[in-house]
Amino acid sequence: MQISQLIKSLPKAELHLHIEGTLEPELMFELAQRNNIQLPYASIDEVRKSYEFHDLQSFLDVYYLGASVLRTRQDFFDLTFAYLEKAHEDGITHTEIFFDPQTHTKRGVLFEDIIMGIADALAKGKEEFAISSYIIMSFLRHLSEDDAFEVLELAKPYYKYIKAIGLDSAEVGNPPEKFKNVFAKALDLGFLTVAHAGEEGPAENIRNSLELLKVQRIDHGVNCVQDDKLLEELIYKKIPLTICPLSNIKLKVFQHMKEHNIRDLYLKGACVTINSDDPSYFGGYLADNYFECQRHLNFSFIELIQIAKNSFRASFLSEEEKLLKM
Ligand code: ES4
Ligand code: ZN
Repeated sequence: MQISQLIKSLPKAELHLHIEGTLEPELMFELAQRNNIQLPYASIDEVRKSYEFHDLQSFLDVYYLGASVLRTRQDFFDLTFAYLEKAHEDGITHTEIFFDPQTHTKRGVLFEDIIMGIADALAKGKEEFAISSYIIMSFLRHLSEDDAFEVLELAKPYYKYIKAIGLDSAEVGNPPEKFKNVFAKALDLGFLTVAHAGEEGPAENIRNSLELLKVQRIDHGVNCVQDDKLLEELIYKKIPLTICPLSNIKLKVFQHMKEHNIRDLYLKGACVTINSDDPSYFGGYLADNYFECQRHLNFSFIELIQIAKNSFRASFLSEEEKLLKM
């Protein structure tokens, strides 16, 4: 069997996936038409050509523009179910997906339509593909903490659909301490927490996410190598890193896959996982990310099995469910 087939046949959990980042240009055009929205692109080809990024912000600008075609509950359902079909093909048996409510509520989309469109698709995915899932509601860190408090309030009738709270968007200039109070409230309400940290920002953001936001995992976290003591602590405490290799290349965190530090982190004993982040924008879904790691960093198949096991260990499934899935 080919390595790409072996990778697909390996049961995997995906822990770092923005549902808005799975919007393929074909669906973007279809939804733009359905909702009478004018896109600044003449063709699907032109959309794909615009996916050249030099850093996180240049990507976020294009990503928020793409997300503007999402308006109705049906749109969010279609988006999510299309991802689950791909996830199933890739051998994903559990997924924990981020959604960014503020990207949509700011445009007048109802919170209910966003979350129920996603939740309905996830329920169908469980029935059709036996994919279990959790939703992580993420705050946009370029907006204020007061804004995040408002979303947390808006989400109140839907808390049962939300497992954890996340923090994403522009890291530099928007450190974790900016969201200390709203995360404390979320923790009080019983949510788990995660945060993007050490993607473009310093190792200090990783430490502060752990200490102030009490996160269970670090999203990205590749800049942990800037601080030896922190790295030691991450390894000793088995804090999972949800690393997104293709994302890091597309956003120039590393210039080439051969330079990515995921294998060094793995060999040092860190609990690393492989994830796809925004697969429609970064040139590959989960199996592609595993494949690129194998191809350029010499991960053996046995090591990829270990990483797939890490993905379940690092998930929010119960210990019993983890054992059943691994
Ligand atoms: C994101 Cl790659 C990345 N980093 C931070 N925030 C994000 N939102 C969507 N993709
Ligand atoms: Zn991300």
